Amino acid sequence: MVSGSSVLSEIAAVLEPQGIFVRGVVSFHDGNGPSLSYGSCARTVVLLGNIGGSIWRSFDHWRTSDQGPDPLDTWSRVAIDRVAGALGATALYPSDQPWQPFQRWATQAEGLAPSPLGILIHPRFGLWHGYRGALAFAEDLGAAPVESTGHPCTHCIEKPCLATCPAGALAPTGFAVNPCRSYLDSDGGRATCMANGCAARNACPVGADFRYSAEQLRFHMAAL
Ligand code: B12
Ligand code: SF4
Ligand code: SF4
Repeated sequence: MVSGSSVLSEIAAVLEPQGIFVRGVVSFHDGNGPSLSYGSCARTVVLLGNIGGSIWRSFDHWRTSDQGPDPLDTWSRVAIDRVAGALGATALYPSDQPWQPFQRWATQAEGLAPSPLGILIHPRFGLWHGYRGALAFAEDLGAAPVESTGHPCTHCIEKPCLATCPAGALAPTGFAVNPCRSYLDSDGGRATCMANGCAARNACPVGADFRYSAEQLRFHMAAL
């Protein structure tokens, strides 16, 4: 019998020193879990991610200049594959095709809701968090019930994110990729969002203490 709390403690003991946190647990009782590496469907997915700039020091210390186009993905795999191997879990990654529904899992595990940017907003961390991977298990590790934490955007009357985007890529109806892309590829875009991070994300007042450093913001924009 696998104990959910001891598995979560083991994961945290290895990954938290690198800034990767257990962000939530999703249970599947209906065969809707992702496929495990040896065939059957997962009954539990443990979501792993960063809170604010938690991963940056460890990643920045690890990286060198010749690690290919996605060094953060490679760093995440090195850390998470090791834990998956030790626990007999299947590691899943947000950039792998076919895309696994990381955001849907996060809404189930943490009760989060999308912001106008398309990314999920957390009541404490704001827009400054993300998912580095997940561990899928054949066993039911027992997800804790999710308490509703409220959705910050509902109470944000002025919605500065919508007014700030210089490309007009954000509307109450959603995020338009093409105007954003074209702007980022212009001189104006290179001098603003590419240099300082997405202006709309920076304008959000929620979780300002968890904002990424200027160096991390530039890294993510270049990767985008
Ligand atoms: C494709 C993709 C994009 C595309 C979106 C194209 C589009 N219009 O759909 C592009 C390249 C534009 C993009 C941009 C960004 N993305 Co993106 N993206 C993804 C990716 C790889 C797949 C999304 C998907 O289709 N999933 C498949 C479906 C089945 O999963 P789902 O959970 O059920 O689907 C949800 C999403 O599709 C979401 N959604 C719908 N429309 C849009 C639009 C945008 C812009 C986003 C981000 C999500 C989104 O709503 C669905 C229901 O929950 C995910 C990783 C993943 N595996 O989910 C990251 C992911 C969603 N992205 C993420 C981030 C952080 C970003 C950026 C901020 C990148 C950056 N600069 O750091 C930007 C945000 C845009 C901005 N204004 O700056 C994070 C979000 C974390 C969070 N807090 O929610 C994710 C989860 C990756 C991660 N490692 O954590 N992204
Ligand atoms: S500025 Fe307001 S509406 Fe926009 S993401 Fe932040 S809380 Fe939500
Ligand atoms: S990166 Fe710049 S152009 Fe793209 S959505 Fe953010 S503010 Fe708008």
